[in-house]
Amino acid sequence: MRAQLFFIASVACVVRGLPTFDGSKDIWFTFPGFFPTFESSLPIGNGRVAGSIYGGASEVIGVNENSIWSGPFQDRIASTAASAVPVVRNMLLAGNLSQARAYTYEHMITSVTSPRSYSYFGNINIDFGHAGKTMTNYVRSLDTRQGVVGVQYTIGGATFSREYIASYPAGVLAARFKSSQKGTLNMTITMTGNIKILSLVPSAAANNISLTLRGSSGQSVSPILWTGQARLVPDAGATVSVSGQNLVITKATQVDMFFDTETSFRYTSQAAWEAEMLRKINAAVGLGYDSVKNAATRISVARNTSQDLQLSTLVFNFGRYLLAASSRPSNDGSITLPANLQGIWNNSTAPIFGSKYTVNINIEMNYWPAGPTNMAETELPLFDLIKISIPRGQVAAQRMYGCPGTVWHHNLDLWGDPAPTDNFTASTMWPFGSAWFAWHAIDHYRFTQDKTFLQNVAYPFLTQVAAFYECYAFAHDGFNATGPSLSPENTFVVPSNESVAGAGESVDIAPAMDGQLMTEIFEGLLEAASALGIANSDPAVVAARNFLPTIKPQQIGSLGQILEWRQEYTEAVPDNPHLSPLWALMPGRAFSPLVNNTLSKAAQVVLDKRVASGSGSTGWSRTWLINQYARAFRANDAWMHLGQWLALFTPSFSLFDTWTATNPIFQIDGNFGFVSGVAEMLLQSHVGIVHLLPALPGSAVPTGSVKGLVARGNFVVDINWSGGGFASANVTSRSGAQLALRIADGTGSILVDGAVYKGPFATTVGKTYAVTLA
Ligand SMILES: *[C@@H]1O[C@H](CO)[C@@H](O)[C@H](O)[C@H]1NC(C)=O
Ligand SMILES: *[C@@H]1O[C@H](CO)[C@@H](O)[C@H](O)[C@H]1NC(C)=O
Ligand SMILES: *[C@@H]1O[C@H](CO)[C@@H](O)[C@H](O)[C@H]1NC(C)=O
Ligand SMILES: *[C@@H]1O[C@H](CO)[C@@H](O)[C@H](O)[C@H]1NC(C)=O
Ligand SMILES: *[C@@H]1O[C@H](CO)[C@@H](O)[C@H](O)[C@H]1NC(C)=O
Ligand SMILES: *[C@@H]1O[C@H](CO)[C@@H](O)[C@H](O)[C@H]1NC(C)=O
Ligand SMILES: *[C@@H]1O[C@H](CO)[C@@H](O)[C@H](O)[C@H]1NC(C)=O
Ligand SMILES: *[C@@H]1O[C@H](CO)[C@@H](O)[C@H](O)[C@H]1NC(C)=O
Ligand SMILES: *[C@@H]1O[C@H](CO)[C@@H](O)[C@H](O)[C@H]1NC(C)=O
Ligand SMILES: *[C@@H]1O[C@H](CO)[C@@H](O)[C@H](O)[C@H]1NC(C)=O
Ligand SMILES: *[C@@H]1O[C@H](CO)[C@@H](O)[C@H](O)[C@H]1NC(C)=O
Ligand SMILES: CC(=O)N[C@H]1CO[C@H](CO)[C@@H](O)[C@@H]1O
Repeated sequence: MRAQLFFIASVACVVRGLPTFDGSKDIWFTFPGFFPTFESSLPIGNGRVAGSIYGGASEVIGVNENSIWSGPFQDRIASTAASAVPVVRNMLLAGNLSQARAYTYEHMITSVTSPRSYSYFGNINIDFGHAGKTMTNYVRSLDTRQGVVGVQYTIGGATFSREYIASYPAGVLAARFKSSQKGTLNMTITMTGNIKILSLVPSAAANNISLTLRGSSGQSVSPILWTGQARLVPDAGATVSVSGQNLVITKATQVDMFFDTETSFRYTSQAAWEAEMLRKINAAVGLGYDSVKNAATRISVARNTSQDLQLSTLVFNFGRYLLAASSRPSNDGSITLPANLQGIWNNSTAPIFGSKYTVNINIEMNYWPAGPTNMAETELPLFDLIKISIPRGQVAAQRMYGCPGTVWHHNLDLWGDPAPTDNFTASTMWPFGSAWFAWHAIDHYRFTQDKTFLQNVAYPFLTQVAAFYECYAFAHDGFNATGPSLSPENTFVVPSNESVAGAGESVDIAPAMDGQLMTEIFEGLLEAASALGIANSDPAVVAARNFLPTIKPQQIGSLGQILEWRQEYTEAVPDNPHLSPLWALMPGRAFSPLVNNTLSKAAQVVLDKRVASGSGSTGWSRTWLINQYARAFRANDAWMHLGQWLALFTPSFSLFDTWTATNPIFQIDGNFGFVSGVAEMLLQSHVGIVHLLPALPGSAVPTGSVKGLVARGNFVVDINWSGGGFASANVTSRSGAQLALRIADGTGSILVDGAVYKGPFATTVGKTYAVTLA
C-alpha cells in the first residue's frame, strides 16, 4: 500500500539539538501533551487496539479497542412504523409538511433514540518519579511512515527514552522504556479510567510481571466484557514488586511492555478471550520488542499561509497513517470493525455523537482515500460492518416498511443497529445509509477489480439494497419517488400555502440526494451483473433495468441550481455544512463536467452559494469542499479550501481534524477527507477515464511528483509535474483493464510509449505505460 507524495518545498526544517526529522512525514513537539486534553496526544493503532500517547513526565497511555462500546444490542424499531408510512405520504402530498414530520417522529422512531456509543478501555499510567524535575532537550514525535511514537528527554546526566508501536501482525501495543544510565529507570504502573473496572490485579511473579484489568460496559444483562493485560519485561538488574494496585519496577535500565485487550464481542467466554489475549502477549514476548517493532510548534506559523508545502504533504501522510492504524482487515478470520468518528482513539465512555458510525457522510468520508491512495485493503472492515448490518436491516425493512431487502438509516453501531437515530428534524428519517454503503461496495470493486469480492460481497449487497427501494418507492408525478425522507442534514422553510407556514422542516418526498443514490445503486447493480456474466434475464437484473429509468430525475431551479427538495423551498440553513444535494459531484458521478455539463453547472451554483453563505464550518465539511472543487476542476478553489482547513480545523498542538473551529473536538473524517481531496486534485477516475492532474493548483504547487496513486481499473499511477503543468506519468496495469486517458483540461496530444494515443486501449497485466504530451 505504498503511495508517496512530494510537493517540492523551499522550506528546510531543522530544529537545533534534536534528532533529525523530516517535515513531510514526522510530527514532533518540544513539549509534552497536556493530559487530559486528548487532542494533544499522539496516536498509534493496529486497526483494533489503539494508544493515545501524552508523553508527560508521568506517562498516560489512553487505550481503546474497537469493540469496547457502551452496551449490548438494542431493538429500536417502532412497532407503529409500517402503518405510519402511507399516512405520512398522504400528508406530504396534501402539503401538510409539518404534520408529516411530526407524525413521522412520533410513529416511526422509538424513545430510545440512540444506538450504542464507542467507549474506551481506560488509561495505562506510568510514574517514573520524574514529575517536578527539570527535563531538558525534550522531544516527542510520530513517524507517520514507520508508525513509531517516541519520547526523549534528559534529567541530570541521564537521557530517558520511550518508544511506542502498535503491531498489526502481533495484535499488540508494544513499548520500550530506557535510561542511558544503568539502573536509573523506575516505573510505577497502574491502570485507571472512568469505565466500570471489575478487577485490577498486579503480579510480580517471574515470567508474569503484569497488570490485568477486567472491565464491563456496566449493564446487568449482556454487558460487553473485556480483559486487558500489560506484560512487563524488565532487564535482569531490575527489582519488581507489587504495591496495592500498582506494579513497581526499580533500578531498571530497560523495560519492554506488551499490551492486549480482548472482548466478549468476538469471543463467547471469558476463558476464550483471555486465552486469545495471552496467546498474543506470550507470542509477542517470545519474539521480543525488536522483532515486534520490525514487522510542532511550527504548525501555527505555517498553517495560515499554506506556504509550507511540507505541511500539506505531512497531513496527507498522517491521514494515510491514521487509516492504516485504525482500519485493517482481519489476519485471523475474526470480525473487524471500521474506523468510527474518531478512528479508534477516544478517551471517553460517552463521546460526542457516541463516536459511532454516522453514515450520512462521516464514515463514508473515512474511506474516500482507501482506493485512490492504494490502501483498498483498509476498507475491508467496512464490509464486515455491512455483513453485520444486512440482517438487521432486513428486519428493519420488513417491520418498518413491509419491504424485502435491507435498509439502514443515518447511524450504525457495532451491532449494526439500523433504526432511525435521535429525534432531530434535520437528520433522523433518512433510509439511505444502506445505499451509500452499497456504493462503496461497487466502487471497491472498480478499484481492485476483485471479482471474488464482487460476487460474494458487493453484488449480493447491491441486490438487497435494490430490492428494498423497488418496494419502498411509490408513484409520484409519474416517477418512482421516496419518502418520508430528508436531505441530510438540512431544513427548509415551509411555504405560505403549506403548513405550518414558516416552520423549519425536513421530511419530504424525493429529496435530490435520494435519487442520486438510487441511480448509482441501480447502475452499479447492472455493472456488477455484467462483470459477473449474470444473465440479462436474471430477475434482479430485470427489476433493476426496469426501475432505473423510473427514478425521479434531478430538477433545476430558478437560479440554475440543483433543487435540493421536491419544491423550490427557501433553505432554512443556507450555510449548511452538509453538501447532500451535491452527492453526485463528489463522491458520485452524474454531476461530473465530463458526464453532463448542464447538471455540473447546476451543482456548482449550489456549491458556490453554500460557500458564499458560510458552509465549510466543520472540518469534514471543509475537506468535502476540497473534494467538490477538485471534482469541478476548480483547482484554485480546492487549494484555497485546503489552506482554510489547515487554518481553521487542526488544533495548534496536533494535526487532528476538529469538528468546528469553536468546538474543536477531534473528529477523524476531515483527516481522511484531506487525503482524498489532495488525491482528487492529482488523479480522478470515477467516470471511467484515468484523468491525470484534473485540478492541479499549478501556481501554488508548480513542481512535484506523486507515486503509487490508484485509478479505477486498478491502474497504479505515478505523475511528475513542473512549471505548473503535467510533465510525465507512468501507468501500471495491475488487472489488464481497458485504459482511457485524459490530461488536465484535455488539450494537448497524448503519447503512450511515444505513440499517439487514439482512444481507450486494452492493457497487459504488469505492464507500465509511459505517458507524455507531444
Ligand atoms: C478527554 O479529552 C478531553 C478533551 O481534551 C478532556 O477535556 C477530558 O478531560 C479527557 N477525559 C479523560 C477521561 O481523560
Ligand atoms: C391536512 O391538514 C388539514 C388541516 O389541518 C386537514 O384538514 C387535512 O385532513 C390534512 N390532510 C391530511 C392528508 O392529513
Ligand atoms: C403551494 O404552492 C406551490 C407553488 O405554487 C405549489 O407547487 C404547491 O403545489 C402548492 N401546495 C399545495 C398543497 O397546493
Ligand atoms: C420526538 O420528538 C417530538 C417533539 O419533541 C415528540 O413529539 C415525539 O413524540 C418524539 N418521538 C418519540 C418517539 O419520542
Ligand atoms: C529509583 O527507586 C529507588 C528505590 O526506591 C530509589 O532509590 C532511586 O533513587 C530511584 N531512582 C530515581 C532515578 O529516581
Ligand atoms: C499472571 O498474573 C495475573 C494477574 O496480573 C493473573 O491473573 C494470572 O493468573 C497470572 N498468570 C499466570 C500464568 O500465573
Ligand atoms: C489564521 O486564519 C484564520 C482564518 O482565516 C484567522 O481567523 C486567524 O486569525 C489567522 N491567524 C493568524 C495567526 O494569522
Ligand atoms: C416504479 O417501479 C416499479 C418497479 O420497477 C414499476 O413497476 C413502476 O411502474 C414504477 N412506477 C412509476 C411511476 O414509474
Ligand atoms: C444532462 O442533464 C439534463 C438535465 O437532467 C438533461 O436534460 C440532458 O439531457 C442531460 N444531457 C446529457 C448529455 O445527458
Ligand atoms: C519524477 O520525479 C521523481 C521524484 O522527483 C524523480 O526521481 C524522477 O526522475 C522524475 N522522472 C521524470 C521522468 O522526470
Ligand atoms: C517512469 O518510469 C521510468 C523508468 O523507471 C522512470 O525513469 C521515470 O522517472 C518514471 N516517471 C515517473 C513520472 O514516475
Ligand atoms: C469526542 C470524543 O472525543 N469523545 C470523547 C473522546 O475525546 C473527545 C476529545 O476530542 C472528548 O471530548 C470526548 O468526550
